[in-house]
Amino acid sequence: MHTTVGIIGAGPAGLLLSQLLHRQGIDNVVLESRGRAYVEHRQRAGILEQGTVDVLRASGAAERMDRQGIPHAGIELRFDRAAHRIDFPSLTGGRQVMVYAQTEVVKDLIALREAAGGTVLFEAEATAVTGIDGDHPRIDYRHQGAEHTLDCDLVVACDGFHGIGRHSMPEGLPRVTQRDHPFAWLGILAEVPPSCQELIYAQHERGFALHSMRSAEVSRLYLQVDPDDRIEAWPDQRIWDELDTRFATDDGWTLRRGPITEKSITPMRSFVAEPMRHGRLFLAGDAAHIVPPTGAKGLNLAVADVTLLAAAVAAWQRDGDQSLLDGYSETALRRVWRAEHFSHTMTTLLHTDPGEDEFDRRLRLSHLRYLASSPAAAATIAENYVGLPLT
Ligand code: RFL
Ligand code: PHB
Repeated sequence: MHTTVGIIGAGPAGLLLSQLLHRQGIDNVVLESRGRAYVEHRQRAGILEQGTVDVLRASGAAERMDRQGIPHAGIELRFDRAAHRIDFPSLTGGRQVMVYAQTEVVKDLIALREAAGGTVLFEAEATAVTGIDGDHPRIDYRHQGAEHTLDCDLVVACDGFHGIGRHSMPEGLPRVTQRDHPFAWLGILAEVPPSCQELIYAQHERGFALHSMRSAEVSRLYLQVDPDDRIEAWPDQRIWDELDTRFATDDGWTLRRGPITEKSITPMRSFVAEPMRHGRLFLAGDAAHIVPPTGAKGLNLAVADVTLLAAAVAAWQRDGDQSLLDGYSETALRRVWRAEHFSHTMTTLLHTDPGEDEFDRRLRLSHLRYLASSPAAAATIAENYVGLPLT
């Protein structure tokens, strides 16, 4: 089998790239190691930047998002048992974000690709990428018990943090810069209406807590836990009690409880692989970079990467112009590092580090109070949260 662009991974990066290329008439094939149901139900991100919303609309994938997504014009920072709102439109020239789950973005993109007759092969695991220094790269993959080869003009690895793409560059590449954080997130999905209208990012001496949502009936909540914590140590009652403690205010606010339908613990890391291209192999999304989820940036970075890449591939296919492909890694990494910095700032601002001392605590509290009282300080959070321009 031959295609112009071979895409590894049917997460948001791979699927959106496939759709954007298809809209430009560029042939592509997506290989995904997991089954469709697994990919469609993996609980992850919930916040779409304004720019991500715009790209989904331009790609034709926004019909359901525009009906069911919930626009949010601010977030609440909660500390010292009180609420402090950050208003996005007034601080960013009218921008805001959209609450629409990654699971739904993925379902919408798969349905679109299917309706257009696109090739997304599930349970097709890429096992090797070769020939990237020449003009004819290949992806070896295993599908329904048989070995196959996909010949391509370009390969884009959208295969996430545990994929093979990054490891298919020559020895010594890519260079990795990373930091492991001394905490993890316990996330739950609960069948209960959200107890707030906007997301609450809470800092408490016992650790961070986040109240997010999926719909008017479903809440999504997170707790900072120890990286070695096991989910068995967190029965539902303990989770709700701990959330109550960390969200407690002096104004009588209460957290609604309901049946927990999903719970899991995710480690937090910061990770960047550079460059994001070698020869005819390109990396996009989590395959190249990970941010801790506190800034809600992972999915949005994946979308930004493939938006750049789709335009670059189109310029090359249409006009033989390679300059955008040549500039891809540098352009993408500038945005990646901005998101790394913002996500790191939000993480240290809101989490309680087990190794911190009184000086760290006092600095954090001062920073929180500054954000709550100064529009200039709040504007730096707001403009990063709603998303900076693509380039
Ligand atoms: P994905 O979604 O991991 O998809 C990669 C796909 O590649 C497949 N794969 C392979 N396929 C074929 N052959 C192989 N050898 C393969 N190896 C792997 C995998 O099965 C998978 O389907 O990466 P992608 O597309 O780059 O998308 C990235 C996002 O998923 C990720 O950044 C976000 O979910 C991060 N994130 C958040 N991002 C936001 O923008 N806003 C948020 O609010 C937000 N919240 C979160 C998050 C991530 C979280 N977790 C679980 C890490 C909250 C959490 C808790
Ligand atoms: C989510 O809704 O899953 C979510 C929201 C904001 C974050 C992280 C995750 O910062």
